[in-house]
Amino acid sequence: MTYEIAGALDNAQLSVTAMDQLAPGMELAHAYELQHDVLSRRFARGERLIGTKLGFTSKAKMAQMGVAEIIVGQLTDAMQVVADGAVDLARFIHPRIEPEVAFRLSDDVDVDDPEVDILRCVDAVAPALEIIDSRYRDFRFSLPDVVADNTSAAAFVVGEWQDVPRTVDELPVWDVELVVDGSVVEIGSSADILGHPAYALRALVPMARKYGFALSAGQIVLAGAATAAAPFGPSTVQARIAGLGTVTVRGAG
Ligand code: OOG
Ligand code: MG
Repeated sequence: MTYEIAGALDNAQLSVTAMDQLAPGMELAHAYELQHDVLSRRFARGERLIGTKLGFTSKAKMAQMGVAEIIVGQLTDAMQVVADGAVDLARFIHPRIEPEVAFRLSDDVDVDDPEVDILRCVDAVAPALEIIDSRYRDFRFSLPDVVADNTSAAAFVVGEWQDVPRTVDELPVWDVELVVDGSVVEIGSSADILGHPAYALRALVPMARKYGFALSAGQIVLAGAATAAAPFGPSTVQARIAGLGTVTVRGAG
């Protein structure tokens, strides 16, 4: 059963074809096992794990998707698009795009140590964009559905890294804008991410412990979108984060 569902999710991504939602009532722990199974198929094809993402860390995202719990997914090298680059829209079923704050881990985080402070394991921060693409029809899912589907992760772009002053919780509040072809379509603030993105990083640790995610030096962590996502098409999209920077990506095809 696990095998079939993970295979179906993997195939939906590869064949760019939406699938039915899963049967209701799945335990969250099982949904994370499915996610690991889906990712192990990608790793077997040569993809590398390069990061971790949080989802539903803002009210705007929770309201947009009707899911009110933080979720964790995985980022591979095949999902990364160079800043200012173009991404082929043929890769996606029904892509959306959202502004993110990205962090870089300078050290391994020992998630089994209850005292560990992830904020001391972060050395850089950058503006980012995430392209999400649910493998489920009509972009509709339950909490276990979206967890099994690697939290809709499809592609991401990270802008220029800046040093984190001392610890992440000292970072100021930044205004966040999502800009499509020059028009601002969503407005938010880094404070919309659980009050401060530092709290998103902190929230990641117990989830990593519980659901088997490694947080290693060099990894990128996306803290979760501050605003709702916008449809992504043949357009130029920017995340403008005042005081942090701007990152751009273009949808091609
Ligand atoms: C799930 C992914 C949520 C975020 O930043 O909140 C997410 C989805 O909205 O399809 O990446
Ligand atoms: Mg996101």
